[in-house]
Amino acid sequence: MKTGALIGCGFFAENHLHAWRDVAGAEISAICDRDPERLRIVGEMFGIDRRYADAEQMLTDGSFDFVDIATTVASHRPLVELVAQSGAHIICQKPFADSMTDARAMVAAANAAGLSLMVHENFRWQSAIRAAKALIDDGSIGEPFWGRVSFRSAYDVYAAQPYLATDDKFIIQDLGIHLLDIARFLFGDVAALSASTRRVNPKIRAEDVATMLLHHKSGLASMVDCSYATQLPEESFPQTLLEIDGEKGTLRLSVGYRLTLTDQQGTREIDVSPPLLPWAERPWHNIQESVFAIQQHFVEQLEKGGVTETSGADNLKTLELVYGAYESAADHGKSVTLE
Ligand code: NAD
Ligand code: 89V
Repeated sequence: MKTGALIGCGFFAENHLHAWRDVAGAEISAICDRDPERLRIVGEMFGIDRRYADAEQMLTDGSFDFVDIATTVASHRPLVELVAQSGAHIICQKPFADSMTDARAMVAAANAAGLSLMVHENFRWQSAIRAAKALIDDGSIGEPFWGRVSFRSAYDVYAAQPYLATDDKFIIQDLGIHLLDIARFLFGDVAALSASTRRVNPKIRAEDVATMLLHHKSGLASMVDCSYATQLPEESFPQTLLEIDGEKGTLRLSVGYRLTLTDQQGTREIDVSPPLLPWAERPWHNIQESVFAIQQHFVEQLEKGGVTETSGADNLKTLELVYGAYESAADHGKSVTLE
């Protein structure tokens, strides 16, 4: 059994803690939050008595196999470096870092200490996304040549996550980051991208709409688009939709978790609805199941000494797309080349 601690008992950490109860081979024995009220609420909710206001104190007191950092981005680098010094393996929420410098420093700190560092980049772990990936991998549509990863909504995300309305970067850094990671997961790494952004909601600080065009190293072109300013007949938050054209067929992941495969034999529809875990709540259940899946993956890799799919090193490539997209958007959609 791996023993862990969690830092940051805010809105999303409740999902981490529910999932940790279900993950085989791990348990959370201590929590930390500098906000005493959140520490009390979450401690009582999950029956965790070891509670700390200070992460350094918690790490000094406890011997943990791993630490799950569920705070917002500004605290990630100091906390990751602190945990690395303590010798515990690390999970860090997305967005991993505010800059490539910080992201690289965290990867270097974990590497120097010989520790596993996984970014909690969970969207690729949603069962609908995994189902699409499995059909690409088994050759069902032949070689893919075009793709679209899309998330368009008018859901009020600001109610539960008020910082999204006030941060100086919003939709690419918060949500586009998941979609860019999915694009990498499905279509491979990216050679160049261009982007356009827009703020539609006058009450928020940064962009709430982004459209990105990716040229993948394989030659495939994909479009990654997201909006929190789009009112649709059917609100689909928080579903990511896919369109993938291949040389032998096409895949569409549509609203309502309907995955359709069309080829010369015709069209078949597969229901890829996520399970509603006992603690999950619609419409968040697809995100919640992916939280469980990524945390189980982390523990399995720890047990066998493997590398996680979304390791810190891997996540550098997703972050390069995020910052490349902002650079492109700031320069009228100029093409940005990735290494
Ligand atoms: P939040 O503000 O509700 O919670 C963060 C908590 O961390 C707060 O309680 C704060 O007091 C605590 N904290 C901050 N710095 C600390 C420190 N140094 N020591 C101890 N406690 C500290 O934020 P949230 O909405 O829960 O988001 C947390 C992270 O989760 C964000 O990075 C966000 O992007 C991410 N998130 C991911 C998903 C997803 O599906 N992957 C969904 C929502 C949020
Ligand atoms: O995934 C996230 O980070 C969330 C949400 C899905 C609401 O955009 O902020």
